[in-house]
Amino acid sequence: MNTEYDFLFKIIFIGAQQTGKSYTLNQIVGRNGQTDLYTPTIGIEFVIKQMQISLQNKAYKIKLQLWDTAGQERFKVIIRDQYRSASGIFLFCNVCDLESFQKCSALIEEIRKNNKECTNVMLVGNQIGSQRVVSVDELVTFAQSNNIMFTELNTENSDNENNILERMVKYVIHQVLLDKENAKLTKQEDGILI
Ligand SMILES: Nc1nc2c(ncn2[C@@H]2O[C@H](COP(=O)(O)OP(=O)(O)O)[C@@H](O)[C@H]2O)c(=O)[nH]1
Ligand SMILES: [Mg+2]
Repeated sequence: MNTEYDFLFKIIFIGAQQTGKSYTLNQIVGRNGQTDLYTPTIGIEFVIKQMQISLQNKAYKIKLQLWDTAGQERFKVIIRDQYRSASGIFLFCNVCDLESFQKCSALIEEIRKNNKECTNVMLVGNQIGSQRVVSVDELVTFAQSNNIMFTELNTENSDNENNILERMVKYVIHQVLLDKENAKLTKQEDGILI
């Protein structure tokens, strides 16, 4: 049994350029000493972060692989592979940049094609700039119609970087535990004791 951590999750950051993916990732790991930074050579880099999460009166030791993407066309194939193995996906847009929001639809399509469920996605509305052009309502509607989670960064009453990570990780653990529970139920229904 591995006692170093209870779960290892891979979480990826995607979205148009200049939406704050790298900035947010740096903020997340900058507050924690236990990091290893791999310099980008192929348009993607990952950082390791360890954290403890309390969920339903239980504490879990989590090891995270946080993957940053650069989004250029030539890295598309590599990024596609990431969707398949990701436990969670942060989809970034900048609420001051309409194009970055419009790009989210195509990215959701890409995720759907490559990631069976597509329920582990969180839309992150980031505000870089002073002139907001995408409203909260538009973001919420988009998230609801695509059945994904939603959060804002950098705006009034918004989450901070570590909150969104914790929220994502809790969601992913929840899903893993639920899957285990469902697997158990199925087996019991089949009359097999486990
Ligand atoms: N002050 C501030 N600047 C930000 C924030 N997020 C992103 N930026 C800036 O916006 C620009 C684009 O951010 P970056 O993380 O490189 O975007 P990426 O292309 O999505 O990785 C950079 O100049 C960042 O310093 C933020 O939360 N606060
Ligand atoms: Mg970047």
